[in-house]
Amino acid sequence: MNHERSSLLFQQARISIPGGVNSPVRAFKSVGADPLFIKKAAGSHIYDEDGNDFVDYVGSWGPMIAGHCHPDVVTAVKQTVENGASFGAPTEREITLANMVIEAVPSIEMVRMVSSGTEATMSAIRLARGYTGRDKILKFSGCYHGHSDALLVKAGSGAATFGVPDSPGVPADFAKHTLTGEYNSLESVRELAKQNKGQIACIIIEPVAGNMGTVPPREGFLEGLRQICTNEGIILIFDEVMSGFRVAYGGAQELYGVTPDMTTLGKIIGGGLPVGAFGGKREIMEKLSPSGGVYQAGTLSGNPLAMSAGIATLNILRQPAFYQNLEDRSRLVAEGIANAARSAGYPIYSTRVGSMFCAFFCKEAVYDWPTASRCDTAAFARYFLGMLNEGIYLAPSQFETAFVSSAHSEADIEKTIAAAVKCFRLIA
Ligand code: HOZ
Repeated sequence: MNHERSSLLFQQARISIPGGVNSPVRAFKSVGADPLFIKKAAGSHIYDEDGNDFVDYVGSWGPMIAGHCHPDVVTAVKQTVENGASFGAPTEREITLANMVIEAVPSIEMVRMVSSGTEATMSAIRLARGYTGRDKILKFSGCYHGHSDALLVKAGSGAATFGVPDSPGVPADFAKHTLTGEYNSLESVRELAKQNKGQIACIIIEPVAGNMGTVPPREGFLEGLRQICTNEGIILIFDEVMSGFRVAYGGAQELYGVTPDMTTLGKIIGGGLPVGAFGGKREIMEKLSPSGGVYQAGTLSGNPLAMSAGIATLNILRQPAFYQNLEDRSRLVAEGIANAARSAGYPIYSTRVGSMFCAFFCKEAVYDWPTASRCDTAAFARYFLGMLNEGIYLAPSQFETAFVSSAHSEADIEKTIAAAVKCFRLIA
């Protein structure tokens, strides 16, 4: 496969952009290759600058649940932009999307739109601190909630991929308020809650972890967190930037039947345009400026283009059987890859929640960061490059999630499984 033009563009990009990319994990660094420069996408496929065609399981890292360039989304954005891209003033679409979110996620009584998932989690934490009058927060090793200072502690995603879970530049004085528990270990949370009684403002968690690979919550884990938070007066924040509208229309909280106090959203609710949101109980949300004193603002918050793309996307998701069809496709592809590994005699640990899945290059079960971090990342890199060569575009890191969209066809899935059979035979 020819990557000549991508390589040339990467050389140029490195001169003017740090590392040649505007977000680290897309650099392909951990798989020992140069990133592909993408020219266009349609449905389940993306096309690079050299004209190569790939079945895409990155889906812009989650937003493209209905596939790239869905005609309803394209039409909505085109119609909106003709009347102005941004006003820095309220628009009716913001109310429409807010009401759609509130209707889909009953724990959200009020919602504030922002421009990224990072802003959503950062602001939710500030609000939880303002509401409780407490400083400490608790997160989990391997979970990633964007790149604000308080949350770049034992972080997943690119931070885990590049071995910088605690970033330089985060003052120790800021990070000292962040406690870290182990995912799926209620014991670790109980211990921290005991040691820091009356001091923890919130527990923030990806209810389906998607930034250390895909790690589902064990039975009873989310329920146990809910109980601890209720008993200790701690705000429970579900970071559903990835899982929201992805694992079910109402997100992981609908799937597992556990109700957080606050929720952060992003990705799908912007239909591929920059967006984030945080919401929750009215009593908490009303502490936010200008109704309350906790400050948060943004020039492009509630941007008309993002609102239109989000509304159009959510309307697609509301069509009958959307999630059942997505579930069926996702099962086929994830099981197909796991079977390909098994028949090649190369054991992997396969995880999946709805249309999020991961092939861990690990013989043992993965249920937290210590178990995820034992994976054979060199073998993953060989698999990644093999799949890429066969026309399958996966996330360039063991510690990310693969996303299936409603646009993935039977032919795409067959092609993916055939590629996996070939790759695992070569690796084994
Ligand atoms: N936070 C994304 C991965 N979980 C990375 C997005 C990007 O690099 O584009």
